[in-house]
Amino acid sequence: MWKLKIAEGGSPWLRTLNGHVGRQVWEFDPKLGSPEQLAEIEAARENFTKNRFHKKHSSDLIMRIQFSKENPHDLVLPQVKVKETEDVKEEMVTKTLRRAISFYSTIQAHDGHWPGDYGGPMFLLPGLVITLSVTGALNAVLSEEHKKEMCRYLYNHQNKDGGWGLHIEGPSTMFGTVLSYVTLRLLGEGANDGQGAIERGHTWILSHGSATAITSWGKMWLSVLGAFEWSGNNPLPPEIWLLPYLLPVHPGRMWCHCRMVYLPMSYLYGKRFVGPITPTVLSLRKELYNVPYHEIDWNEARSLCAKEDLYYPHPLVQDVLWASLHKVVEPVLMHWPGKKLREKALHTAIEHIHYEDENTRYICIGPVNKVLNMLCCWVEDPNSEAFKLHLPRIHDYLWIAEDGMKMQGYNGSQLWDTAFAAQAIISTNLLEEYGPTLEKAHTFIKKSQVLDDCPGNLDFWYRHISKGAWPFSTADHGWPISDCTAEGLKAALLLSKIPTYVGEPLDAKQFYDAVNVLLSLQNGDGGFATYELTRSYQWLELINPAETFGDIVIDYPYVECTSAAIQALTLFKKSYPGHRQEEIELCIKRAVTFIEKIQESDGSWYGSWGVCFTYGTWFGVKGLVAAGKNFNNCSSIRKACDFLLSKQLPSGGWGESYLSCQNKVYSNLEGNRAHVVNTAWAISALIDAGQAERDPTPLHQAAKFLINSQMENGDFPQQEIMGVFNRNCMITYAAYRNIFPIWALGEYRCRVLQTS
Ligand code: LAN
Repeated sequence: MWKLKIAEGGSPWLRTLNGHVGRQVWEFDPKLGSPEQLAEIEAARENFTKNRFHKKHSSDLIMRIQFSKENPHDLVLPQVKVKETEDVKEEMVTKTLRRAISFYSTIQAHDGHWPGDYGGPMFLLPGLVITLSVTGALNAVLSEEHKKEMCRYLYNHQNKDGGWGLHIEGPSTMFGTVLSYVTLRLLGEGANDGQGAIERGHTWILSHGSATAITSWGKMWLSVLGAFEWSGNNPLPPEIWLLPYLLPVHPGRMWCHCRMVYLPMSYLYGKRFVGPITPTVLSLRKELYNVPYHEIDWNEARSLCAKEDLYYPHPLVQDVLWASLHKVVEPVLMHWPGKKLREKALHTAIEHIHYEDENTRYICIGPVNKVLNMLCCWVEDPNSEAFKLHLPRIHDYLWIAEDGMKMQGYNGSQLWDTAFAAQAIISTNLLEEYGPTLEKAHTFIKKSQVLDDCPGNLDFWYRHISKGAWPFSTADHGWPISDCTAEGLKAALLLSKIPTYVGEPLDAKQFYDAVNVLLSLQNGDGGFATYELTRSYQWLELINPAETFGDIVIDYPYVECTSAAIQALTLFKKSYPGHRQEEIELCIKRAVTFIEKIQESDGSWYGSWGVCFTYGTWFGVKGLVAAGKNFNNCSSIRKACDFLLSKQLPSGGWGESYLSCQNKVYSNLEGNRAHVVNTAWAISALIDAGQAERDPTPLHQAAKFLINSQMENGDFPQQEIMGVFNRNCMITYAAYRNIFPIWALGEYRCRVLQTS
């Protein structure tokens, strides 16, 4: 049976700053599992596969089954159902909350965080499997059980038309299909898999223009593998790292995720690295194309992209730029004396790769640069220590649920979920009962703060300060993020006020450090971006080469990050009124102006990291309210309420589709179904905006929907996918279905029912 291990090391090649707190690793042990447990898991798997075309999102059941056995909760209160004609009473809400938090406490890990599935994108696992195949490490890192579960995952997420999407709920794309197909083949699946799945994937590829029409990232992966020629790629010259920082295109000015992905890609491109040409690779050269491999027009292939994949079509300037780099600059850099410069650039690139590896304890900022950096270390020296240090950290990214084993979008969402969960539970005011849960969460939050800046000259490495920040996942990952720092700070401040339940608060000094990070991250326009200040101009998006992603080149300011900063700073100001007071007040004022400025004309805010208008508007309202604005003195809040109320569904809830993010137009879920998470965001924004004093009816209806959605065991159902990044790719937040209903009902209980 698979078992989730928490906060464990176990390899001499692993490094940690805090005893591995937050680390999540799945291990297979054939000796584990009673017959009932194994049968329960098998039933969950079968059920997923049976319903996979209409319920594409798994419910993270393998972990939930394990934890409910490890931490049985003896008393499950009877389920609450509010009838059509009945009013919601306080006691019903309190019971629902008790059931919800008792259940949620059973899936808290012993180190205090809430583990969970952070999958969703379909292009991550292929990067890992290609890297492992090329480096010959596939069998050393992945057991037969790993491979079996990875294949299960890929088969489970194949669309009806035979292709695979960019993410689990998306329509088929060339990027998703070719990479999933190649992954299955590398994992040992042959053309006759017995289900016809491989054949159908193959047919999809050939009938949609073949692998020459894959996106640029796909071209890069296939080239590394040896199933595509580097001459069919647009140039990614590593020399860009040698340009003066003054130039707006300098990579040091880009969004860190973009910078960190193109860094190793430029190394591999600069080297034209190709892995060993195995029989499978030779066979793939035949399978992926409509014409014989040696007849492919690679120059033409450079700019091909299937229409299914095209979210951000290349503007003309880009094509001109790539063509001139390809035809003029590259030939110079590949031969003496230009080659000297190439060597210098490659050296600079690998230095930056090592710096990133070392300062994330080989986790790296995300799943894409994790495997690319690992590959670069191997290319530099297959026997290097760096490569060995990378290997055990692969498991930090793998997650297993009833749909199979996937590669996650980060090494988890540990801090983010735990900070929200703590705030949600505190909002219910049921402190006596859930003190121990909160105490564990508090310990986790305290141990996850980043305690130091990265070493050396930060400017040289293009790094912002980190000391005092909170990360999205774990302290070992260590990249500071504005809104994670803000949510971590909010949670830690709220917990510091209830020491009798949750133990010693953080030192004031550590709160000051967090505030210092926040203040340092405000941009000139008052807004907050994600990890760093905005360092360059929006027109840089013109050279975004990734056809499937939008807004990736620079770090933009967002409503979420800005609102979270306001909320954290106002809370901090109350506890520590004397500390940097003027700066904090000015910062809040400028942040409020920014939020008001970016509100859409219909009263909504466009959220960038969650689906989508309900998420953005939740943040928009909360930020303004925290800063002291209200319905009467602020037209933005009035407009936001009108917006939210106009989207409430007849069932009392809200349900927003991922299409909202792609098209930037509010879209209901199919069949106008409501979603517990959107509903929770909407009512908690309305409660903050004082809806209860004007007309509580919409709140009662929404609360009814949430109460009636709760399942027998106290959990809430997993509905459609709720996270998003880069406008177009969805990502799972498995904990949201618990956290946000608890939070919204907690506020409803204390701020609507108990005051009326
Ligand atoms: C994340 C995860 C965390 C997330 C929040 C903190 C929740 C958000 O409020 C700000 C943006 C951020 C930091 C975020 C940005 C995009 C990320 C890093 C991800 C969604 C996790 C994975 C994704 C990353 C870009 C995926 C790798 C693919 C690339 C295109 C580089």
